[in-house]
Amino acid sequence: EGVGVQEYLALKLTVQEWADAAKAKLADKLPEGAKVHFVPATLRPETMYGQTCCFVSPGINYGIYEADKDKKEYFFLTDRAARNMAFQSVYNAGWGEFTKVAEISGSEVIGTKVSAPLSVYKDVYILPMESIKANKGTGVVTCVPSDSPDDYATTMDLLKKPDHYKIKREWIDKNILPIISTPSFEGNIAEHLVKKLKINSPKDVKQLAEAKEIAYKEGFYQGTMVYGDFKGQSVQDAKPLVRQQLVDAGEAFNYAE
Ligand code: A2H
Repeated sequence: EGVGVQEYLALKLTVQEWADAAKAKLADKLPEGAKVHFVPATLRPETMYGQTCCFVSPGINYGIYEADKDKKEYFFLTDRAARNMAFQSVYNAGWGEFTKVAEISGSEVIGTKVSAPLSVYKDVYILPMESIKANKGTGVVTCVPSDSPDDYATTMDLLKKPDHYKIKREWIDKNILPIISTPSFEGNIAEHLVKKLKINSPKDVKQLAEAKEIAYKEGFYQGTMVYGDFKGQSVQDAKPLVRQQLVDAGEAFNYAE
C-alpha cells in the first residue's frame, strides 16, 4: 500500500429484506425498526446511477455497527473499516465509540435486498465477489458493470453460474445502463475492454488490472456524462457535484483511509 490517502465516498444501501440465513442470525441482535445500511466505498460517485447489485465477499466476516442509536441506524462493514470510521465522526456517537452489535459472514447475507441511492434500479441484491480485499475500503463494493471491468467480469460470471453461487439469476440479470461516453467508447467501457482484452473471468487479474487502469483514465480525463442530472458535462466536473448531492441527501458520507 502507498502512503497516499484514499478519499472514498461511502454509500448507504438500506436493507429492505434480509436473506433467510441473515434473518435467523440477527433476530435477537437488532431492535424493532432498525435500519441497516450496507456501506460500499467508491471512488466513482458519478457512476452510481448504474448500480445493478452490491458485492460482499463470502469469505469475510463483517460486523453490524450502531451508527445512530436514536434513529436506529446501523452500518454493515468490515471491523477494520469500523475502527477507522470510529475516528472520523461519520456516525452519531462518542469519539472512538463505534459499537458492534452483531457479527455475520458475507455468505449469510447473499440475497439480501437493499435500496441503492441514485440507481435506476430502486432495489438491488447483495451478491458474492470473491476478489474483494478485506484490507481495503469497507469490504463492500457496489456493482456498476458499465464502468468497472471488475464488476462487469463478476456480473458475467454470476450470470453464467447462478447455481454454483447459490443465487437467483434474476438478482443479477439487469440491463446495463450507459452513463459515461469517451472518445473511444460510446458508453459501457467495461464491456468493451473485457472483450478487447479477452477477459474470460474474474480470475484474469492481470488483464483486469490493465482494463481498470484504461477505464479509469479514459473515463475521468475524457469522459462525458450521458445520464443523470449532469448529462452533457465532463466527468471531472460532474464527479464532485454528484458526490455532494449524495452527501446532502444523507445517502453517503466521506470516508478516508
Ligand atoms: B469503485 P482502490 Cl464504476 N476490494 O466503485 C476490491 N475492490 C474494492 C474494495 C475492496 N475491498 N473496496 C472498493 N473497491 C473498488 C465503482 C467503480 C470503482 C467504478 C469503476 C472503477 C472502480 C463501482 N464499483 O474502481 O484500489 C471500488 O469500486 C477502480 C479504481 O482503492 C472502488 O471504486 O483504488 C475502488 O475499487 C477502490 O479502489
